[in-house]
Amino acid sequence: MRELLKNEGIDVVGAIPLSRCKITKKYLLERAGLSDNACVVMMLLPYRTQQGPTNLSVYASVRDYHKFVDYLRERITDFLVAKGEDASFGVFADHSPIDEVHASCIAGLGFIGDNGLLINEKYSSFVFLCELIIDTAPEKIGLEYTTCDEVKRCIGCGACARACPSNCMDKADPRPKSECLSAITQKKGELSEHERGLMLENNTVWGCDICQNVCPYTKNAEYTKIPYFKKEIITTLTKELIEGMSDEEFNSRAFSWRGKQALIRNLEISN
Ligand code: B12
Ligand code: SF4
Ligand code: SF4
Repeated sequence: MRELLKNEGIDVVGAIPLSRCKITKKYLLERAGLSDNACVVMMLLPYRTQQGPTNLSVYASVRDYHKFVDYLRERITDFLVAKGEDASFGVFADHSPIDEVHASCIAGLGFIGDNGLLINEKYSSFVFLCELIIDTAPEKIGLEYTTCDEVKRCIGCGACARACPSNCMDKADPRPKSECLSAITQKKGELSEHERGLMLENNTVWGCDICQNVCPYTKNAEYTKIPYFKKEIITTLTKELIEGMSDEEFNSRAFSWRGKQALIRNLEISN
């Protein structure tokens, strides 16, 4: 398993028992036929590229990670079939039965930053979190449990709290995540003057990377080795670019889930 993942550019992997995870969507475990004894293989998908985007966040400048996870699911299925492994399993990211930040942390893949994100020593927080949950012992797939007892935290330098335009990490009065600039750009409907002002001041039409960019762990963070994330990067999003995209091209982007209207609204605000 480790070799298969390494060949795909995934070199930070750890396994933990499902019983150690915080279950957030139990129905997803039931749907996949997974028992409480399952093993969770947490994987970090680094996505930072040298072509830094100008008016959108890095996560949205690369091609949609959900599509990469679909590809990975196929590779993992082939591997399990070749091994004659018939245990129930599922591969998840984002829409997941567990708290992925917490699980990555107790699998020893990094620590939790004050910005709420999983930070890895090598890649900083520019990693998507993805997991294989399988009803078998890790040894059966060439892995072993790497469980840490402690949930580690970052150095707490406070740079993210000082830089956050929405005061989400303010010690005295932390604003709810619904006020996070990333959430604002991804909201439906009309935006308030304050929300529009935040987008303009921080030059973003989709997502926000401010708390990641100012983090000292990002300074020497490595770029992705995953070929999928290195191709077809969008450095500047424009209305012309969106309007000229076929449905297939548009749907291959992480910013497509809200539909074209939300993006066009944001691009009109930024003009
Ligand atoms: C909803 C959501 C959002 C919402 C709300 C975020 C939130 N924290 O609630 C919005 C739209 C704002 C958002 C924004 C972003 N998101 Co988001 N988001 C999610 C999603 C789908 C669910 C998060 C959730 O359940 N929140 C509800 C509760 C649990 O939130 P919470 O109380 O803040 O919980 C956090 C802490 O409790 C912490 N935690 C867990 N255990 C412990 C223990 C201790 C001791 C401590 C201190 C903390 C801690 O981890 C939890 C998850 O963030 C996850 C995927 C997933 N299934 O986990 C991705 C996810 C967290 N997002 C991700 C990303 C990339 C982003 C953005 C960077 C995108 C961008 N560039 O704009 C920003 C960053 C904003 C930020 N600083 O958090 C990645 C993070 C990868 C990483 N390295 O950690 C995830 C994991 C998706 C993925 N599979 O890769 N997101
Ligand atoms: S993503 Fe932006 S708005 Fe959201 S917590 Fe980080 S810095 Fe604040
Ligand atoms: S900027 Fe500082 S406080 Fe914020 S997550 Fe990074 S190390 Fe932690």
